[in-house]
Amino acid sequence: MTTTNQALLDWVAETAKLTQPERIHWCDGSEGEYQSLVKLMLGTGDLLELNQKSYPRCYLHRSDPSDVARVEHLTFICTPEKAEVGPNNHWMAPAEAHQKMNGLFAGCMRGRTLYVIPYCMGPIDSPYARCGVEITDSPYVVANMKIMTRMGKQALERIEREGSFVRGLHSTGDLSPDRRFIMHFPHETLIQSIGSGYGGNALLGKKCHALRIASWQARQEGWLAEHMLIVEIESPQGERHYLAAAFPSACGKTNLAMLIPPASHAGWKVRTIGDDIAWLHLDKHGQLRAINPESGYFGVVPGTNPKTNRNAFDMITHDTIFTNVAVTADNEPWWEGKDKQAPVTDWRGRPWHKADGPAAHPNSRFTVAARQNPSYSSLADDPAGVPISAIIFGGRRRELAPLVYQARDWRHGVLVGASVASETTAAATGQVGVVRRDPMAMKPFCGYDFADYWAHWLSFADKSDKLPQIFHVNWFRQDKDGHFMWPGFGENLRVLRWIIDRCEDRAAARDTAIGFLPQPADMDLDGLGIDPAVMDALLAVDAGAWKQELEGISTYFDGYGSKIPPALREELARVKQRLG
Ligand code: OXD
Ligand code: MN
Repeated sequence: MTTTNQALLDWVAETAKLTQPERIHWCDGSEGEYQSLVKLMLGTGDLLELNQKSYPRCYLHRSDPSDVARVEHLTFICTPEKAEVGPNNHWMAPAEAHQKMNGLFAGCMRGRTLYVIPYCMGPIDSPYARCGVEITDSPYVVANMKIMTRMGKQALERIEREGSFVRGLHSTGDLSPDRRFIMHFPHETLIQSIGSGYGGNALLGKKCHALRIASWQARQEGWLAEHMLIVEIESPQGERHYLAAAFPSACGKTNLAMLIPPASHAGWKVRTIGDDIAWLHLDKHGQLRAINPESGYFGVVPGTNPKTNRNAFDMITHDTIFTNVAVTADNEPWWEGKDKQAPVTDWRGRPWHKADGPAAHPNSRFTVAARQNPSYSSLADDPAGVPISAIIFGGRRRELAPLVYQARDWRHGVLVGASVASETTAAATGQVGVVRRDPMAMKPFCGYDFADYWAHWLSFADKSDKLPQIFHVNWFRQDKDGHFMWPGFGENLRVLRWIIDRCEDRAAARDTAIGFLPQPADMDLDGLGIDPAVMDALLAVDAGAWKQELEGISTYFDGYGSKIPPALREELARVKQRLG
């Protein structure tokens, strides 16, 4: 396979000259190609076969122990002007970045195969989808891109028709953290990544293209590229709604996207459109529509069990690539929270003993095709996307943020999104309850200055009078003994139902300083058995604590200087005034 697109041919030739691969392989995205890559990696030890009886076509990849997560401190946006990227990004001048990367890429593929991966983010025939080409020397990356994107022949045909594509050059290099960089050149629609084989650093279609570069393009072109799941809720009467929700990591996006209605909700159906990224466009009627640019899930494994996420648990029993999980005596993948078995080897392949601590890496992952999800919606393939009724922001807050509240209007909703924060946990940092701001859950992913990004969000208020309602949820409130106050998981459907009823103007709410909140009587709590005092606490607004929160938000905005949109300051002042 090769191409009629001269720009692509030239770029591949130029890259091969720089990186000196032994051979070049153009990926066609076929099943046969995937199988031969698996065979190759089983031969080199890049993949290990798991129990093929209980986990057919499942494999384990053990990454380099120093290469197990996204590296935000090594991730840069490279633009002529530093001001373009804002305080929310690391910046490097393009000339300096190119010089550094050219040095690192020189000869880095000697003895290796250079793979050319044409891919499409979004349904292949969607006007909202965008193509890219990733060049990589990692067969693990190719196999993951095959699952996560529409990759190969059809994507190349679209590139040849349209003539445009995002370029992404990746090499695992020598995996040294000292020579690891993830660079984005939005003015050149170019991504360059070296020194890591891990998901978000190496599968360039995901965070690098579909969020950092796409958010940049979305601003120029009037749409939104967001860190959001997309979920379909169908009532027993057949009424369907589509919700998009943005939460920072470790706040349960994948679980919410695959929610299983509790026994009390017979007849309700929940289907998944996407679990991580949404591209949102206004259609010609002013309706916001969303596509999921991905075709697979790259999900966190630990904690996945039949109670937390039965759909995910079932979907990863076949045709799955596991990265950095532990292994049992039966050669099955194992992770913390799976079951009561004890693993025999940890994620690094060392013998595991109870005293060693976690056996699977806390950031161990599954890569799996979306179609394997029992709650998969075929609308994920609809070129027109789905109409969004509500946008939901959320974070992990032990205190303060109520279970749910609704913004007054779009502008207030932008403030709610810009104020998203999540508390760190003791396990992650040693410090419990430190509030970290993560506006729109996009802190690591917005490819330009947040102040400009919020202005872009605000600009939608003038573009349509049919915009979705905006809400904030918090599943993570704890009582003074540290117990979660809300049962979460399937029961979150009760909150989603209030949200939908608000969108349909058929649920009551209490007008408060921070927005509209349900009274307990406004929600269906039948059979939940939750103590009324707990419910009151979950839906209370503590004016004193909120005043402090607003001070924190105001100080955070100060970091963006005079670029902060006045409308955002006005929204903040309005809430402050209402609090008295
Ligand atoms: C993330 C991910 O880190 O989706 O947000 O992998
Ligand atoms: Mn994510």
